[in-house]
Amino acid sequence: MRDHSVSIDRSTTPAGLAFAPTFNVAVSFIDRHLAEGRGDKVVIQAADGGTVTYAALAENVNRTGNVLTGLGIGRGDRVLLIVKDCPEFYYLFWGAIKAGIVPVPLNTLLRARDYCSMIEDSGCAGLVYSPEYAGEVEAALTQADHQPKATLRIDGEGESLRARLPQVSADLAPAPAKAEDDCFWLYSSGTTGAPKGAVHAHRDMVVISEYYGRSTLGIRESDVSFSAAKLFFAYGLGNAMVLPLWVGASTVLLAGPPNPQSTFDVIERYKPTLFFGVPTLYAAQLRALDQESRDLSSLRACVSAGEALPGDILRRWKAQTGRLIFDGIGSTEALHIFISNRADDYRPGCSGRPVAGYDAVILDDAGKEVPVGDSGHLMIRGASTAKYYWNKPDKTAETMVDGWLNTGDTYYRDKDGYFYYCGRNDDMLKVGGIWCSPFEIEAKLIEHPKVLEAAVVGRVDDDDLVKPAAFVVPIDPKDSADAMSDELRQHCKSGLAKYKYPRWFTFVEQLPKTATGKIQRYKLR
Ligand code: 3UK
Repeated sequence: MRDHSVSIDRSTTPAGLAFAPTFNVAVSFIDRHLAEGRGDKVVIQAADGGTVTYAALAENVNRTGNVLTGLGIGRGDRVLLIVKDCPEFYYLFWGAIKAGIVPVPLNTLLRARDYCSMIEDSGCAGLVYSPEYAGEVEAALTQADHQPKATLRIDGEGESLRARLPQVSADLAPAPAKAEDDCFWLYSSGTTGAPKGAVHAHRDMVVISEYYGRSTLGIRESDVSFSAAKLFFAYGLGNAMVLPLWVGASTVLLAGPPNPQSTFDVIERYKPTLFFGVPTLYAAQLRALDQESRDLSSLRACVSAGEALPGDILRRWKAQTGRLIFDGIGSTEALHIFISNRADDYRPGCSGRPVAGYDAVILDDAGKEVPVGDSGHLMIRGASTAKYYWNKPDKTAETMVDGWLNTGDTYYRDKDGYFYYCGRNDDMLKVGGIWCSPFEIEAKLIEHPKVLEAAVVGRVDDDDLVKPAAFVVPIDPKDSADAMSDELRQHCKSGLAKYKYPRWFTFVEQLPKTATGKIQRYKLR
């Protein structure tokens, strides 16, 4: 078998995958397209202008790998990427992998404090960022106890990736690797806010592309993908980069925030065939469609993930647009969607059935499988799951057991094999599909001089979607609730990632607690 190749037997379900003994995944995702004659095809269409062909992508991947190596970043070293959705994200991610460097894309919505802990936890050798995030990133670098060897901006004044690209060679030999070797990381938030680096292997991206991409979604070369979820989320990474690249399709990138206007504009202008959103966005788009009609006729499939899609949103979307939304559950640790609805098999209000290639079981607290209809802990198994958490042997041992991954979700399965989401096993919230730790918001509230104690729980809004709600014990009970709500909302918005501020405030005399002083959040829900 040729080095870096994968042989695929699609006569079986799931497809049988056999990797060459030497396998650097950048070759099959990037260089293969030149060998297959796709060099002139546009792969990336940036909504703010430029296009990139497969040939240009391959060349820039090589150049970027050489820039990173030239900065003294070596094989196995980590490079953190705080990069908006733009072609350079692809160059950096694949250039690093091809050079044997481990790319770690980070959420661009975070704050200096978050970046500081990831710089320290990863012990990164490099950090590359879009100038838009300079404020938070540079503040993090000043605070951090670990300093990367090299930091580089994507573009702008002075030293930048863009300025360096033409100065280095356009050739790069793939660093030798094995399909099971560490390839890239994605950080997943923990309950206490401490991020965990989920370490993924070279083969994982091939697995999700075949299992979910080809077999479940039916992605093909003629597709044009558009993901409202950004590239730094595992969901966006799969939608906008991994799945389309695997089949030689193309992607439209929106650098700015996804809202009904910006996403509809992209759909009308670039006519994508696949749209990937989160429930909160579908709800907002539906409200916008009540006011104006938009041409969404190019879409052949709409996908939702990140949090549960209420059945009502699916029904209204179908009535408004004539299109279905396929809800599926995925995770950073699994890399992509592992239980899903699909065109030929879907039910509103559930996550669907396991994607072929993944096993799913629901266990009780004692680790025994529950009877049909009973809820329990959802565990999954499949070839794309993370190998371990960086530097967190205890978390690894808790979450990844004998090849099974504990999702942290409560689910039940009906007699037909469909899986229904019932909530998290921990206190974590998903807001707009993005993690939110109640502890982190509480800590922020307590920093405020007028707050004695605070507890944060999830509460559903009019669209049946979860948002944070705060219960606050004020130091001075005579403080006006309205004024204080405004003040605390502002305080949270300025100190936390923007989506995390509480949407409701309730002022109370005391919080329900256990004998040992732990807040009983379930009593507040
Ligand atoms: C929740 C869902 C109900 C669930 C993701 C698609 O969301 C992704 O990854 P994260 O690591 O979060 C994982 C957790 O989010 N969740 C996700 N999708 C659903 N709950 N219904 C859903 N459809 O708690 C899960 O454990 O941020 C989604 C693809 C790749 C991903 N990483």
